Amino acid sequence: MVYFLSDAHLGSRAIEDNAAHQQRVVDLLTRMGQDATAIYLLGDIFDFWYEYIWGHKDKKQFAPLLDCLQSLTGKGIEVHYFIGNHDIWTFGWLAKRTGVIVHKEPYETTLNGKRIFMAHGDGMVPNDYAARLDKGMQKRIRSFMRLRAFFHHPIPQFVFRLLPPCLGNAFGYEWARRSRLKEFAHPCPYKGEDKEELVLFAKEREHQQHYDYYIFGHRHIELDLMISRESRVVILGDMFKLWTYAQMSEEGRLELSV
Ligand SMILES: [Mn+2]
Repeated sequence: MVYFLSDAHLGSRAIEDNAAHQQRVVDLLTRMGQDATAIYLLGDIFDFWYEYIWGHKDKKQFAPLLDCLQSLTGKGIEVHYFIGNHDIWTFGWLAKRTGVIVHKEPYETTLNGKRIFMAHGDGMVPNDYAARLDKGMQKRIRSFMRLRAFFHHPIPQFVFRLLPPCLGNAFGYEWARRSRLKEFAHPCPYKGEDKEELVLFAKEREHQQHYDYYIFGHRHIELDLMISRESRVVILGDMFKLWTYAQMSEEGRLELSV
């Protein structure tokens, strides 16, 4: 079996019992480990993750998960870890500590005979997307993309790595907490086939190249949609309120499940 999950947002200060939350994710991964050949973590597993140059003592709170990942990869299970928009900042330590394969870009692969396109999903819109929107929305998208470019840029990344972890984390967790609270206050449900960015992205992509499955996280909604006779878009949900994930059998059958 191959498993896909995303958006646990571990350590979120908007989640009441962080230890219990992490344990539930660990239990799920451990169960998956019984029959998994591969596990794909499609981003935002952590609500905030930054590897500073001063060491990694601040990651102690995540020891249960890190140990779990290490034991999965130790058993020979491929664990793929995609950065999201909350945990962009791994610079090698996480891979060394746990044996996961880190992806910083969308990833295309063939699994059990199926062509698959995977990404966390932030910042993915079709090419002509902005032109269709009103000015206000265009502005919001532009400022999100500017912030995203800044977060991904090596110079500000290096500067932030110099911060004492307690300071960097105080800032990072507060930033992440606010975005979680904003989501709780104004949830953004499925926008429909003609408006949901990841669906539009997949449809456009499908014109250039065929994939059987497009799998994304990021949106914290559950979606399994056929966009053509042989192509589906799956959005995984999350690991803090929906607890949904996808699994693919050896025959290449993909299903969302709880
Ligand atoms: Mn995200």
